[in-house]
Amino acid sequence: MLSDNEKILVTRSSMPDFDEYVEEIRPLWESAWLTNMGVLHEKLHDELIDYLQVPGLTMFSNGHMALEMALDAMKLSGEVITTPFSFSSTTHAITRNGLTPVFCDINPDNYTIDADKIEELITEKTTAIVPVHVYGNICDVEKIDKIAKKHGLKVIYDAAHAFGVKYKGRGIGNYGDASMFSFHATKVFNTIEGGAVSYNDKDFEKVLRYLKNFGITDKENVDYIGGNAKMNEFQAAMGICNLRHIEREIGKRRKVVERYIERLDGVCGLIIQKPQEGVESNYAYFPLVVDNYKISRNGLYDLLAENNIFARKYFYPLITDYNCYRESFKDVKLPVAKRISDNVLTLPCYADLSLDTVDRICDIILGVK
Ligand code: T4K
Repeated sequence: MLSDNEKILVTRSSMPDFDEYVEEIRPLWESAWLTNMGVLHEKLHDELIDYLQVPGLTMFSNGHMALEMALDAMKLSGEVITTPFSFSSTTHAITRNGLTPVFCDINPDNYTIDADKIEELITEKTTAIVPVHVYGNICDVEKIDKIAKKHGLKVIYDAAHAFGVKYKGRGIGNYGDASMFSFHATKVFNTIEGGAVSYNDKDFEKVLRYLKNFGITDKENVDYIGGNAKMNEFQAAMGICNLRHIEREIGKRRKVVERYIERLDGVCGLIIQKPQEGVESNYAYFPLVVDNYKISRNGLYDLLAENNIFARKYFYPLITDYNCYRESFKDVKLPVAKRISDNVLTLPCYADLSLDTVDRICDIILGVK
Protein backbone atom coordinates (compact mmCIF):
# COMPACT_ATOMS: atom_id res chain seq x y z
CA MET A 1 0.00 0.00 0.00
CA LEU A 2 1.21 3.50 -0.87
CA SER A 3 1.91 5.98 1.89
CA ASP A 4 0.11 9.33 1.74
CA ASN A 5 3.40 10.91 0.62
CA GLU A 6 3.50 8.77 -2.51
CA LYS A 7 -0.07 9.58 -3.48
CA ILE A 8 -1.00 12.73 -5.31
CA LEU A 9 -4.05 13.99 -3.45
CA VAL A 10 -6.45 16.70 -4.52
CA THR A 11 -4.69 19.17 -2.29
CA ARG A 12 -1.89 19.45 0.22
CA SER A 13 -1.76 21.97 3.04
CA SER A 14 0.52 24.97 2.67
CA MET A 15 2.83 25.06 5.69
CA PRO A 16 5.54 27.44 6.88
CA ASP A 17 8.98 26.17 7.82
CA PHE A 18 8.83 24.31 11.11
CA ASP A 19 11.24 26.77 12.77
CA GLU A 20 9.19 29.75 11.66
CA TYR A 21 6.10 28.29 13.33
CA VAL A 22 8.03 27.39 16.48
CA GLU A 23 9.28 30.97 16.76
CA GLU A 24 5.72 32.22 16.49
CA ILE A 25 4.37 29.94 19.24
CA ARG A 26 7.42 30.19 21.57
CA PRO A 27 6.01 33.18 23.56
CA LEU A 28 2.95 31.12 24.43
CA TRP A 29 5.11 29.11 26.83
CA GLU A 30 5.82 32.34 28.70
CA SER A 31 2.36 33.81 28.69
CA ALA A 32 0.38 30.55 29.03
CA TRP A 33 -2.40 32.43 27.23
CA LEU A 34 -3.60 29.90 24.69
CA THR A 35 -7.02 31.04 23.51
CA ASN A 36 -9.88 33.50 24.12
CA MET A 37 -8.70 36.24 21.77
CA GLY A 38 -5.03 36.38 22.74
CA VAL A 39 -2.17 38.45 21.33
CA LEU A 40 -1.66 36.32 18.21
CA HIS A 41 -5.39 36.28 17.52
CA GLU A 42 -5.46 40.07 17.56
CA LYS A 43 -2.34 40.33 15.41
CA LEU A 44 -3.73 38.00 12.75
CA HIS A 45 -7.06 39.82 12.84
CA ASP A 46 -5.38 43.14 11.98
CA GLU A 47 -3.22 41.59 9.28
CA LEU A 48 -6.22 39.93 7.66
CA ILE A 49 -8.19 43.19 7.62
CA ASP A 50 -5.29 44.69 5.67
CA TYR A 51 -4.83 41.74 3.35
CA LEU A 52 -8.50 41.18 2.55
CA GLN A 53 -9.16 44.94 2.36
CA VAL A 54 -12.37 44.68 4.36
CA PRO A 55 -13.78 47.15 6.93
CA GLY A 56 -14.63 44.53 9.54
CA LEU A 57 -13.68 40.92 10.28
CA THR A 58 -14.38 38.40 13.04
CA MET A 59 -12.37 35.19 13.25
CA PHE A 60 -13.74 31.78 14.23
CA SER A 61 -12.60 28.26 15.06
CA ASN A 62 -13.64 27.15 11.55
CA GLY A 63 -15.49 28.38 8.50
CA HIS A 64 -18.65 26.43 9.21
CA MET A 65 -19.20 28.01 12.62
CA ALA A 66 -18.41 31.38 11.07
CA LEU A 67 -21.25 30.91 8.58
CA GLU A 68 -23.66 29.46 11.13
CA MET A 69 -23.07 32.38 13.48
CA ALA A 70 -23.22 34.99 10.73
CA LEU A 71 -26.67 33.70 9.80
CA ASP A 72 -27.67 33.64 13.47
CA ALA A 73 -26.48 37.24 13.95
CA MET A 74 -28.60 38.39 10.99
CA LYS A 75 -31.76 37.30 12.90
CA LEU A 76 -33.25 35.68 9.81
CA SER A 77 -36.46 33.72 9.57
CA GLY A 78 -38.31 31.67 6.97
CA GLU A 79 -36.61 30.88 3.67
CA VAL A 80 -33.06 31.39 2.43
CA ILE A 81 -32.11 31.01 -1.23
CA THR A 82 -28.90 29.11 -1.90
CA THR A 83 -27.37 26.54 -4.27
CA PRO A 84 -26.95 22.79 -3.85
CA PHE A 85 -23.60 22.76 -5.70
CA SER A 86 -21.42 23.29 -2.65
CA PHE A 87 -19.93 21.59 0.37
CA SER A 88 -22.44 20.30 2.94
CA SER A 89 -21.60 23.21 5.25
CA THR A 90 -23.50 25.84 3.24
CA THR A 91 -26.93 24.22 3.56
CA HIS A 92 -26.27 22.77 7.02
CA ALA A 93 -25.55 26.29 8.32
CA ILE A 94 -28.94 27.43 7.02
CA THR A 95 -30.88 24.41 8.30
CA ARG A 96 -29.18 24.37 11.69
CA ASN A 97 -30.40 27.96 12.16
CA GLY A 98 -34.00 26.72 11.81
CA LEU A 99 -34.25 28.25 8.32
CA THR A 100 -35.56 26.59 5.17
CA PRO A 101 -33.13 26.38 2.25
CA VAL A 102 -34.66 27.11 -1.15
CA PHE A 103 -32.43 25.84 -3.93
CA CYS A 104 -31.59 27.85 -7.01
CA ASP A 105 -29.86 26.36 -10.04
CA ILE A 106 -26.31 27.35 -10.99
CA ASN A 107 -25.08 28.95 -14.17
CA PRO A 108 -23.19 26.71 -16.60
CA ASP A 109 -20.24 29.10 -17.03
CA ASN A 110 -18.78 29.27 -13.54
CA TYR A 111 -21.13 27.09 -11.43
CA THR A 112 -22.17 29.89 -9.08
CA ILE A 113 -25.83 30.73 -8.42
CA ASP A 114 -27.78 31.62 -11.58
CA ALA A 115 -28.74 35.17 -10.63
CA ASP A 116 -31.42 35.23 -13.35
CA LYS A 117 -33.29 32.47 -11.51
CA ILE A 118 -33.27 33.99 -8.02
CA GLU A 119 -36.30 36.29 -8.27
CA GLU A 120 -38.71 33.53 -9.25
CA LEU A 121 -37.87 31.77 -5.96
CA ILE A 122 -38.56 34.77 -3.71
CA THR A 123 -41.71 34.50 -1.58
CA GLU A 124 -43.02 36.58 1.33
CA LYS A 125 -41.04 34.22 3.60
CA THR A 126 -37.66 34.85 1.97
CA THR A 127 -35.22 36.78 4.18
CA ALA A 128 -31.80 36.12 2.69
CA ILE A 129 -29.63 34.77 -0.11
CA VAL A 130 -26.56 32.63 0.58
CA PRO A 131 -24.67 32.39 -2.72
CA VAL A 132 -21.38 30.47 -2.94
CA HIS A 133 -18.21 31.72 -4.67
CA VAL A 134 -17.60 28.10 -5.59
CA TYR A 135 -13.96 27.16 -6.46
CA GLY A 136 -13.18 30.86 -5.88
CA ASN A 137 -15.31 31.80 -8.92
CA ILE A 138 -17.18 35.00 -8.23
CA CYS A 139 -20.98 35.12 -8.22
CA ASP A 140 -22.72 37.87 -10.15
CA VAL A 141 -22.37 40.17 -7.15
CA GLU A 142 -23.86 43.19 -8.92
CA LYS A 143 -27.07 41.46 -10.02
CA ILE A 144 -27.44 39.79 -6.61
CA ASP A 145 -27.03 43.17 -4.92
CA LYS A 146 -29.79 44.70 -7.04
CA ILE A 147 -32.19 41.82 -6.34
CA ALA A 148 -31.45 41.92 -2.61
CA LYS A 149 -32.04 45.68 -2.40
CA LYS A 150 -35.26 45.46 -4.41
CA HIS A 151 -36.70 42.76 -2.11
CA GLY A 152 -35.13 43.81 1.19
CA LEU A 153 -33.06 40.64 1.55
CA LYS A 154 -29.75 40.05 3.31
CA VAL A 155 -26.86 38.56 1.32
CA ILE A 156 -24.31 36.37 3.09
CA TYR A 157 -21.70 34.97 0.73
CA ASP A 158 -20.14 31.59 1.33
CA ALA A 159 -16.66 32.73 0.30
CA ALA A 160 -14.97 29.66 1.81
CA HIS A 161 -13.02 29.22 -1.44
CA ALA A 162 -12.42 32.87 -2.22
CA PHE A 163 -9.66 33.98 0.16
CA GLY A 164 -7.72 36.85 -1.42
CA VAL A 165 -9.88 37.04 -4.54
CA LYS A 166 -10.53 40.55 -5.83
CA TYR A 167 -13.27 41.78 -8.10
CA LYS A 168 -12.77 45.06 -9.95
CA GLY A 169 -9.84 45.72 -7.62
CA ARG A 170 -11.89 45.32 -4.41
CA GLY A 171 -11.51 42.52 -1.88
CA ILE A 172 -14.37 40.07 -2.44
CA GLY A 173 -15.35 40.29 1.23
CA ASN A 174 -16.75 43.77 0.61
CA TYR A 175 -19.76 42.50 -1.33
CA GLY A 176 -23.10 41.65 0.28
CA ASP A 177 -23.89 42.08 3.97
CA ALA A 178 -21.29 39.51 5.02
CA SER A 179 -18.89 36.93 3.60
CA MET A 180 -17.54 33.80 5.23
CA PHE A 181 -13.97 32.65 4.52
CA SER A 182 -12.64 29.21 5.44
CA PHE A 183 -9.10 28.84 6.71
CA HIS A 184 -9.23 25.03 6.77
CA ALA A 185 -6.04 23.03 6.15
CA THR A 186 -7.22 22.36 2.59
CA LYS A 187 -7.66 26.02 1.66
CA VAL A 188 -5.46 28.56 -0.12
CA PHE A 189 -4.76 30.15 3.27
CA ASN A 190 -4.98 28.02 6.39
CA THR A 191 -4.94 28.39 10.16
CA ILE A 192 -5.12 24.54 10.46
CA GLU A 193 -8.85 24.90 11.14
CA GLY A 194 -10.33 28.36 11.11
CA GLY A 195 -12.54 30.87 9.39
CA ALA A 196 -13.78 34.43 9.43
CA VAL A 197 -16.73 36.62 8.56
CA SER A 198 -16.21 40.00 6.91
CA TYR A 199 -18.82 42.78 6.94
CA ASN A 200 -19.37 46.51 6.71
CA ASP A 201 -21.68 47.00 9.68
CA LYS A 202 -19.78 47.64 12.94
CA ASP A 203 -22.79 46.66 15.10
CA PHE A 204 -22.66 43.25 13.49
CA GLU A 205 -19.11 42.89 14.81
CA LYS A 206 -20.24 43.08 18.43
CA VAL A 207 -22.88 40.40 17.99
CA LEU A 208 -20.47 38.02 16.25
CA ARG A 209 -17.82 38.58 18.92
CA TYR A 210 -20.33 37.67 21.64
CA LEU A 211 -21.92 34.76 19.79
CA LYS A 212 -18.61 32.94 19.35
CA ASN A 213 -17.89 33.29 23.09
CA PHE A 214 -21.07 31.88 24.66
CA GLY A 215 -22.92 35.18 24.33
CA ILE A 216 -20.93 36.62 27.23
CA THR A 217 -20.98 40.42 27.03
CA ASP A 218 -19.04 41.16 30.23
CA LYS A 219 -18.01 39.44 33.47
CA GLU A 220 -21.55 39.36 34.86
CA ASN A 221 -23.76 39.47 31.75
CA VAL A 222 -24.71 37.00 29.06
CA ASP A 223 -26.93 38.75 26.53
CA TYR A 224 -26.92 36.22 23.69
CA ILE A 225 -27.46 32.47 23.38
CA GLY A 226 -24.00 31.93 21.93
CA GLY A 227 -21.69 28.98 21.49
CA ASN A 228 -17.96 28.41 21.47
CA ALA A 229 -16.28 29.07 18.15
CA LYS A 230 -13.11 30.97 19.05
CA MET A 231 -9.86 30.68 17.13
CA ASN A 232 -7.01 29.68 19.46
CA GLU A 233 -3.45 31.00 19.56
CA PHE A 234 -1.89 28.00 17.79
CA GLN A 235 -4.29 28.46 14.89
CA ALA A 236 -3.57 32.19 14.79
CA ALA A 237 0.19 31.53 14.80
CA MET A 238 -0.20 29.26 11.77
CA GLY A 239 -2.19 31.99 10.06
CA ILE A 240 0.43 34.66 10.79
CA CYS A 241 3.14 32.44 9.27
CA ASN A 242 1.07 31.41 6.25
CA LEU A 243 -0.03 34.97 5.53
CA ARG A 244 3.65 35.99 5.17
CA HIS A 245 3.95 33.65 2.21
CA ILE A 246 0.50 33.96 0.67
CA GLU A 247 1.54 35.82 -2.48
CA ARG A 248 4.21 33.24 -3.25
CA GLU A 249 1.73 30.39 -2.65
CA ILE A 250 -0.92 31.92 -4.90
CA GLY A 251 1.76 32.54 -7.54
CA LYS A 252 2.72 28.85 -7.46
CA ARG A 253 -0.94 27.82 -7.74
CA ARG A 254 -1.28 30.12 -10.69
CA LYS A 255 1.50 28.27 -12.52
CA VAL A 256 -0.24 24.94 -11.84
CA VAL A 257 -3.55 26.22 -13.18
CA GLU A 258 -1.92 27.82 -16.21
CA ARG A 259 -0.22 24.53 -17.06
CA TYR A 260 -3.53 22.64 -16.80
CA ILE A 261 -5.16 25.24 -19.08
CA GLU A 262 -2.28 25.04 -21.56
CA ARG A 263 -2.62 21.26 -21.77
CA LEU A 264 -6.40 20.79 -21.57
CA ASP A 265 -7.94 23.87 -23.18
CA GLY A 266 -9.87 23.15 -26.35
CA VAL A 267 -9.88 19.37 -25.94
CA CYS A 268 -13.17 18.05 -27.27
CA GLY A 269 -15.26 16.61 -24.42
CA LEU A 270 -13.42 18.40 -21.62
CA ILE A 271 -14.66 21.67 -20.19
CA ILE A 272 -12.33 23.83 -18.13
CA GLN A 273 -12.88 27.18 -16.47
CA LYS A 274 -11.76 30.33 -18.21
CA PRO A 275 -10.55 33.30 -16.13
CA GLN A 276 -13.44 35.58 -15.12
CA GLU A 277 -13.34 39.15 -16.36
CA GLY A 278 -12.34 41.67 -13.68
CA VAL A 279 -11.42 38.92 -11.21
CA GLU A 280 -8.02 38.50 -9.58
CA SER A 281 -8.13 34.77 -8.83
CA ASN A 282 -6.61 32.75 -6.00
CA TYR A 283 -6.42 29.57 -8.13
CA ALA A 284 -8.07 27.56 -5.36
CA TYR A 285 -9.37 24.59 -7.37
CA PHE A 286 -9.10 23.16 -10.86
CA PRO A 287 -12.49 21.69 -11.83
CA LEU A 288 -12.75 19.68 -15.03
CA VAL A 289 -16.14 18.79 -16.50
CA VAL A 290 -16.12 15.59 -18.51
CA ASP A 291 -18.71 16.18 -21.22
CA ASN A 292 -18.96 13.37 -23.77
CA TYR A 293 -15.25 12.63 -23.58
CA LYS A 294 -13.80 9.22 -24.46
CA ILE A 295 -14.26 8.19 -20.83
CA SER A 296 -16.87 9.12 -18.22
CA ARG A 297 -16.16 11.24 -15.15
CA ASN A 298 -16.25 8.15 -12.95
CA GLY A 299 -14.04 6.25 -15.39
CA LEU A 300 -11.49 9.05 -15.34
CA TYR A 301 -11.61 9.23 -11.55
CA ASP A 302 -10.82 5.48 -11.40
CA LEU A 303 -8.11 5.67 -14.05
CA LEU A 304 -6.34 8.49 -12.21
CA ALA A 305 -6.64 6.56 -8.94
CA GLU A 306 -5.00 3.52 -10.59
CA ASN A 307 -2.10 5.88 -11.26
CA ASN A 308 -2.03 7.10 -7.63
CA ILE A 309 -3.69 10.39 -8.49
CA PHE A 310 -6.61 11.05 -6.20
CA ALA A 311 -8.87 13.69 -7.75
CA ARG A 312 -12.15 14.47 -5.99
CA LYS A 313 -15.75 14.79 -7.12
CA TYR A 314 -16.31 18.22 -5.55
CA PHE A 315 -19.30 18.62 -5.44
CA TYR A 316 -21.03 15.30 -5.92
CA PRO A 317 -23.64 14.42 -4.89
CA LEU A 318 -25.67 17.61 -4.88
CA ILE A 319 -26.71 18.64 -1.38
CA THR A 320 -30.35 18.04 -2.36
CA ASP A 321 -29.42 14.36 -2.91
CA TYR A 322 -27.93 13.82 0.55
CA ASN A 323 -29.77 11.25 2.66
CA CYS A 324 -30.59 13.92 5.22
CA TYR A 325 -32.23 16.23 2.62
CA ARG A 326 -33.40 14.00 -0.25
CA GLU A 327 -36.97 13.48 0.95
CA SER A 328 -37.57 17.19 1.55
CA PHE A 329 -36.24 18.25 -1.86
CA LYS A 330 -37.24 15.37 -4.12
CA ASP A 331 -39.36 17.59 -6.37
CA VAL A 332 -36.75 20.32 -6.87
CA LYS A 333 -35.45 20.46 -10.45
CA LEU A 334 -31.91 21.79 -10.89
CA PRO A 335 -30.78 20.56 -14.30
CA VAL A 336 -27.54 22.51 -14.61
CA ALA A 337 -26.36 21.72 -11.09
CA LYS A 338 -27.22 18.05 -11.65
CA ARG A 339 -25.30 17.89 -14.94
CA ILE A 340 -22.21 19.58 -13.55
CA SER A 341 -22.26 17.57 -10.33
CA ASP A 342 -22.56 14.30 -12.28
CA ASN A 343 -19.62 15.16 -14.53
CA VAL A 344 -17.17 17.26 -12.56
CA LEU A 345 -13.81 16.21 -11.22
CA THR A 346 -11.50 18.53 -9.28
CA LEU A 347 -7.93 17.75 -10.24
CA PRO A 348 -5.02 18.06 -7.79
CA CYS A 349 -4.23 21.74 -7.32
CA TYR A 350 -1.90 23.14 -4.68
CA ALA A 351 1.16 25.33 -4.43
CA ASP A 352 3.72 22.54 -4.15
CA LEU A 353 2.32 20.44 -6.99
CA SER A 354 5.13 20.16 -9.54
CA LEU A 355 4.49 21.02 -13.16
CA ASP A 356 5.90 17.59 -14.04
CA THR A 357 3.10 16.02 -12.04
CA VAL A 358 0.55 18.28 -13.74
CA ASP A 359 1.95 17.05 -17.06
CA ARG A 360 1.70 13.44 -15.89
CA ILE A 361 -1.95 13.97 -14.90
CA CYS A 362 -2.69 15.60 -18.27
CA ASP A 363 -0.88 12.82 -20.13
CA ILE A 364 -3.13 10.26 -18.43
CA ILE A 365 -6.26 12.26 -19.28
CA LEU A 366 -5.23 12.94 -22.88
CA GLY A 367 -3.93 9.43 -23.39
CA VAL A 368 -7.37 7.85 -22.98
CA LYS A 369 -8.20 5.81 -26.11
N1 T4K B 1 -18.40 26.21 2.51
C1 T4K B 1 -17.72 25.63 1.52
C2 T4K B 1 -18.10 25.96 0.11
C3 T4K B 1 -16.67 24.76 1.78
O1 T4K B 1 -16.00 24.16 0.77
C4 T4K B 1 -16.32 24.48 3.12
C5 T4K B 1 -15.26 23.55 3.43
C6 T4K B 1 -17.04 25.14 4.15
C7 T4K B 1 -18.09 25.98 3.79
C8 T4K B 1 -16.75 24.95 5.60
O2 T4K B 1 -15.48 25.49 5.96
P1 T4K B 1 -14.65 24.79 7.19
O3 T4K B 1 -15.58 24.66 8.36
O4 T4K B 1 -14.13 23.45 6.72
O5 T4K B 1 -13.56 25.79 7.46
C9 T4K B 1 -12.55 19.28 2.73
C10 T4K B 1 -12.41 20.24 3.89
O6 T4K B 1 -12.43 19.55 5.15
C11 T4K B 1 -13.45 21.33 3.92
O7 T4K B 1 -12.92 22.36 4.72
C12 T4K B 1 -13.70 21.88 2.53
N2 T4K B 1 -14.77 22.84 2.51
C13 T4K B 1 -14.03 20.76 1.57
C14 T4K B 1 -14.26 21.26 0.16
O8 T4K B 1 -12.90 19.88 1.52
P2 T4K B 1 -13.04 16.72 2.69
O9 T4K B 1 -14.01 15.86 3.42
O10 T4K B 1 -12.94 16.59 1.22
O11 T4K B 1 -11.57 16.63 3.35
P3 T4K B 1 -10.50 15.49 3.33
O12 T4K B 1 -10.13 15.17 4.71
O13 T4K B 1 -10.94 14.36 2.46
O14 T4K B 1 -9.25 16.24 2.66
C15 T4K B 1 -9.17 16.49 1.27
C16 T4K B 1 -7.71 16.46 0.87
O15 T4K B 1 -7.02 17.52 1.49
C17 T4K B 1 -6.96 15.21 1.29
O16 T4K B 1 -7.05 14.27 0.26
C18 T4K B 1 -5.55 15.69 1.49
C19 T4K B 1 -5.68 17.15 1.81
N3 T4K B 1 -5.44 17.46 3.22
C20 T4K B 1 -6.42 17.19 4.13
C21 T4K B 1 -6.25 17.50 5.45
C22 T4K B 1 -7.33 17.21 6.46
C23 T4K B 1 -4.26 18.05 3.61
O17 T4K B 1 -3.37 18.28 2.78
N4 T4K B 1 -4.09 18.36 4.93
C24 T4K B 1 -5.03 18.12 5.87
O18 T4K B 1 -4.81 18.44 7.05
O19 T4K B 1 -13.43 18.24 3.05
